[in-house]
Amino acid sequence: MTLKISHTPEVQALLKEAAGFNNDQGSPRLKQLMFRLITDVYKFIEELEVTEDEFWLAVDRLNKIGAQSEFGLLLPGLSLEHFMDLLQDAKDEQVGLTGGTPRTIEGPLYVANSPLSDGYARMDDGSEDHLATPLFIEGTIYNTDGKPVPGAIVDLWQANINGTYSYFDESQSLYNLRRRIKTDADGRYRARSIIPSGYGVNPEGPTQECLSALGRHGQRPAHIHVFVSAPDHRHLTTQINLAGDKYLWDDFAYATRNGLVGEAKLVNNVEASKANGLDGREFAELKFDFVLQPAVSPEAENRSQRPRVGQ
Ligand code: MBD
Ligand code: FE
Repeated sequence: MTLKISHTPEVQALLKEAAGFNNDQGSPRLKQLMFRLITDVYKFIEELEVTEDEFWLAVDRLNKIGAQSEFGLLLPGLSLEHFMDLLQDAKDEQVGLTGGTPRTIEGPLYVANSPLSDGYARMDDGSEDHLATPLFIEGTIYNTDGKPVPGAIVDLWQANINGTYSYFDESQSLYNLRRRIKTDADGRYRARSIIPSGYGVNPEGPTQECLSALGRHGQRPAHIHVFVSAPDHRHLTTQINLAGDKYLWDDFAYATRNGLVGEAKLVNNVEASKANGLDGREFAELKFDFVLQPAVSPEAENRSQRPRVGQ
């Protein structure tokens, strides 16, 4: 039979001491969270009969994940970032905050303060011109009454054809494939970019090591991230996941959702290509509109306070 000691007065007293309950310094909220966390870890260890070897292996792997800044990658892989979305959706539903484009996870690869322009931006630096398919992304930002929202900021970021992101992939130029575009008087935005490749977790890293031990891959479908914000509207964090990708509904991070699938349609038309400033070669078009809910408070206009690079 499993031996349990965490309920004993001695261990309960130890828990409270470790969580700082015997002093009046520090953060009450952190004490509350830490008390629960340690309590649950005690129970986890005794109920699952975690061995000493398993315990210290876990410590070593957590150190490795932290050393490579991969917690922001492992946690979505374990569905936790998506769970936060599901919980927020349920809270919204409870208070009747419905409608608009669905949210989905931010992921760990955003960089703040990318170049800002009015109406249009070219996102790629041209370095993959000979390999990539040019992609024109365009759409309108609407409110839930169906009216266009001028002056909204569409903050886009995506991978290159190797599936890697600038800043994290130091071989790319600064802010490559990262742009902020302000919608025009008709609420429209337009970008010239390239069709991204899907993302794969570093196969040598500790996140993939964990996923492999779970019998899982670390692949995401090709996708384009977006934050959409506008005065008096609720901030939206979402993504466009590209139709036709093998991993569209087999995403290691569970980010693809109904309503967030976009089709990059190939166009083989020399006139249209030239009209878009290309040399006649094939390109793709992706039309994607976003619908913002009204902000119920000033804070609702802002993205989360998650620590990010570039700000
Ligand atoms: C990504 O590009 C991504 O979008 C997520 C959610 C996790 C890892 C890499
Ligand atoms: Fe991504």
